[in-house]
Amino acid sequence: MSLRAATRVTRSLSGLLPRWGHGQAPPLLFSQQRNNSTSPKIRVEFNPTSGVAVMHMQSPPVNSLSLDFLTEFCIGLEKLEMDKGCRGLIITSSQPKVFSAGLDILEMYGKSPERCGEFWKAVQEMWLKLYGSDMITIAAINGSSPAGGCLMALTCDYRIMADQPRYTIGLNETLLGIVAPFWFKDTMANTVGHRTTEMALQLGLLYDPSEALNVGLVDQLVPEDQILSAATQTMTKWLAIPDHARQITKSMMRKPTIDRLTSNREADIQNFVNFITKDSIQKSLRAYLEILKKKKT
Ligand code: CO8
Repeated sequence: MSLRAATRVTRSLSGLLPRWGHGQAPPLLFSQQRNNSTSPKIRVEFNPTSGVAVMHMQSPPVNSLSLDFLTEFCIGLEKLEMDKGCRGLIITSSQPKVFSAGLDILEMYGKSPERCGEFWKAVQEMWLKLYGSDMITIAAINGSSPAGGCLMALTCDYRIMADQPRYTIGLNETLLGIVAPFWFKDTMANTVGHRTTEMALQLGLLYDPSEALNVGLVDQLVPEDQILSAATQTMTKWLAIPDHARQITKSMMRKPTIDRLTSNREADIQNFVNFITKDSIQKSLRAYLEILKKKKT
């Protein structure tokens, strides 16, 4: 069944069900579909009364963005996007202490060029879908969020981070000996400005929550146990704005950045594949993986 057809069935089913209020259990049609899948990395709770979905990333141990994860994420996002009843999306993590560890390093290490290309296309797809989303998107960052995790948060409309000093967020690619692509850089520069982005990217800076708030990388800090209620409160404010006016404004702000990637997509994939499969880069990634392992002992 096509996605569009599946969504139509979902909508018509929802007409047959009783309506639930805030804070109550289902109607979690998307969630139910997810729970039926054998390896769910994403759980989506959609509340048709409020028009808000909460996407919980639940891929242990650290919500790293593997090809499977990204595929599931994009399918979930697309389903919500196609449901006109869904106006807002909150993205958060079910894993303790981590929002997302960024791209799955194992997807970039020791893989064939074809597989690397497929993986990079999925990373692009996640960014294109989320950055260009018509929905109001809020990242409820309840843990560390380096590199691709930071990109995912930056791609949302608003970021709320748990005020826990041991959590960090930033584009730390240079620390791994790799380079954040131009659209990672553009997304950050659109949020915090050119100078802060240049410093952060060259040095691979990871900010604690207060520093992140200071530079504008996140918009608000709250105690960790209040992160979802704070996201819901913020969402209510954004929902008060007429959708069409907000969506056109969002598109006006983001379209040039999105167009830069869409018109260079194949070249960007080729660049990534050529870069990541270099012996020297593979060596850096191996060294970084070893550091991650040693950290435990
Ligand atoms: N990918 C794969 N595995 C990971 C990753 C990751 N990104 N991060 C952590 N892991 C693994 C660890 O190796 C460890 O595995 P194991 O249990 O087998 O030893 C397990 O997850 C748990 O990790 P930790 O013990 O470190 O968990 P903590 O809760 O102590 O810390 C952190 C969580 C803070 C997320 C920490 O794991 C960390 O810093 N991870 C690395 C994050 C990082 O640097 N990510 C960068 C990825 S690159 C990217 O996203 C953009 C690349 C752009 C490419 C451009 C090229 C051109």
